[in-house]
Amino acid sequence: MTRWAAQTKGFPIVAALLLVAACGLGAQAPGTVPLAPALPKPTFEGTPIDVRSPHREAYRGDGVPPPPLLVPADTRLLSRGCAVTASDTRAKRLDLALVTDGDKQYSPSAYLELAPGVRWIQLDLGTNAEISAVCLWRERPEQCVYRDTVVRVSDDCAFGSGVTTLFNNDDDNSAGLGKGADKEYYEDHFGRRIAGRGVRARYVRITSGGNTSNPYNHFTEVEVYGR
Ligand SMILES: [Ca+2]
Repeated sequence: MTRWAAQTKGFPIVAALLLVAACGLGAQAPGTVPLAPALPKPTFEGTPIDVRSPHREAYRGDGVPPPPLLVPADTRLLSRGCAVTASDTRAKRLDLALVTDGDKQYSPSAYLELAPGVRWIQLDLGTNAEISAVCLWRERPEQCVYRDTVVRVSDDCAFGSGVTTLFNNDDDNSAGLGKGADKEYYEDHFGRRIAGRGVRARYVRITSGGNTSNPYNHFTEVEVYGR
């Protein structure tokens, strides 16, 4: 009998493989920690709406957190108070500032609203940084799904070069930024945590094309984490 056969005798190989897989799931890369942004209180209370979409994530359920996003241990918040601009030139400076003021709690006066259609906001971190995560809070009193969410980063303020797409759930290229393979999702108080993958960039641009309640685009808060 071989040494391997002797070690596994009486212990089914399938069980051994399952044990290895389970250990792998719990593994965490050295020097990383789960991103843990401060959270607002839940806003949505009511009946989940039935959003017909072939590329929407299943609803996780009330109060069920998203899977952890691991980031380098020295990751910090880079975006608090940073400058925000928008493709909607009617957006007022005071309203744009709501996006990075640290208040993530929905209220009728606490979010930026952009005009209907495909619109974007852009954050200027002030300098190039290694981006670990971009987090979006857009929860509303009614359950909703935003259309054509695209998150891109660049070291060019005009996004003419050096552009990396971190998230894109526009499955039919209706926003004109290319088809994306990411899923649509229900907004909640946990916010959306998008991996930055260590891409170096100064500018973060977030595009959306209305939502399931109305054609407007809203942002209560955006946080960019990195180092
Ligand atoms: Ca805010």
